[in-house]
Amino acid sequence: MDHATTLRAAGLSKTELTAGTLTVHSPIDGAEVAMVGETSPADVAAIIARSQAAFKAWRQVPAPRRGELVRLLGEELRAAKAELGAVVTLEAGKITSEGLGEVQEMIDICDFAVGLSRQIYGLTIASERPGHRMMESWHPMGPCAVITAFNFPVAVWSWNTALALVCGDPVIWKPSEKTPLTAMATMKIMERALKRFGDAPEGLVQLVIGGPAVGEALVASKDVPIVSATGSTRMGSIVGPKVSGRFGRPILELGGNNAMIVAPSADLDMAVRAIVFSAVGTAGQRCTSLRRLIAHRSIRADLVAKLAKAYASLPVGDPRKAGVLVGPLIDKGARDRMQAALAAARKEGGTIHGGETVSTGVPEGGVYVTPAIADMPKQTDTVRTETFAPILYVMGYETLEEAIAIQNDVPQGLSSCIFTLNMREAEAFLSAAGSDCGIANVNIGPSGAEIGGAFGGEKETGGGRESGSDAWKGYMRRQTNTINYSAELPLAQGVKFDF
Ligand code: UN1
Repeated sequence: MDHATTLRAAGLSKTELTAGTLTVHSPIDGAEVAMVGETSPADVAAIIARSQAAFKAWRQVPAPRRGELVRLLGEELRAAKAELGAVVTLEAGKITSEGLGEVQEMIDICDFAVGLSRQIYGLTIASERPGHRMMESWHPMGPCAVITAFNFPVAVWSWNTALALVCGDPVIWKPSEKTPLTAMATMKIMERALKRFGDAPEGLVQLVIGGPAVGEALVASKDVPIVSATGSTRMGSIVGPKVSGRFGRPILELGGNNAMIVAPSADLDMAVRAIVFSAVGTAGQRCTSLRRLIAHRSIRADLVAKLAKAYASLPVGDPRKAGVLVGPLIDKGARDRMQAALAAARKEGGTIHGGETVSTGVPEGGVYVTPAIADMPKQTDTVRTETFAPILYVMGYETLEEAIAIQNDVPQGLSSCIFTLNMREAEAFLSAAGSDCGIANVNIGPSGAEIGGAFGGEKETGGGRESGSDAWKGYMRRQTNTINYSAELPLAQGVKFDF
């Protein structure tokens, strides 16, 4: 299917695709596919005001009724899965199966949020005073800005939006400038759900398109209590302090530098399958992509040989084509950063396999590379830096303690895993003295997390949690209530204050 047909099938009109000043390219072939309208930073104040007005109405709607809107969104996403998945492929370059998988992740979080809409529970707490009762209530917070990155252009929005909506919060979405079309196509689906719902307040879910100035206006506003931002550590280091500085609540999901420890007892064939998917899938452009392999010295050479063999047969090319597993990088800048990292790794004593530019059998105009393996003498500065490309650094270890120390000795703390059949090793890896990441797995790779768990990580990953478990609490304010049903007024801590 050509690009124009894909975009039309997702409901985007010719006018919308030609009306503006922001040029959108497809990484598949570098083609200019649209010029879309941008939000003026001067208009952001009015957008926030609309969101605040929507909040006043939406917070009064019972949570299970709010869940009905998310249920309808899930239905509309099911109906539009193929069309939206194709736009993800067109605009982010994901292979078809991963484009569809991203939409499935949206559907899954909608299902989760619908259930949650009837499970917003607070605790009851034993009071120290007779005739008193204590409890916690969870209330909506207010407008939630959702700033998303190019690599998961729609799923990350849905993790935030599905939760925010059932929690009673309106959403203002600022997608990456590289992927406004997936956002516009998603808004069409959202609008269908809103229409079927009937009486949602105007401005409940809004989209702003543009560069840093638009993002900054959202980040700076006291009327946007929650800012959920996904992207680079550099971006988060600017957004986080600005939101905290005005006592807003940042939810940050930033860089990852995810590792796998492969122990002597590991099922190596299974490890190889997990490594290839997590290091090479999405062309290494997930924040959960596997970037560091920490292999026991007894199996390291064998593992690298198996990997080199698997890498040699990986089909690189047009992500729309059946059988292709490695699509394009997002742009030339990504390839330049990949080449620079490989050159630096070589200087640090690394031996590089792969990492070449592919120019035959791929669409002209796209940036295609073979995934790289960098066999390293030790963990160097280059290895400690997240490069958003398919590079897998390999290092050796002797003791599990040493392996865990290497795993933790990076600034990022998103995802991690161990391959072992030894229960003591697995449990040590998951223990307080084990992995320091927000996600730690046994015998599966670091990427492709399910929505049911809380998603996010520590250190420079930013500390935020989105998606499942009790991440919803980040979108609500907690209120502690003490109720006196006695005829006395006893003070806490036994304080006497008689007059
Ligand atoms: C991201 O790359 O920003 O765990 C999110 C995963 C996906 C989400 C990745 N479910 O790989």
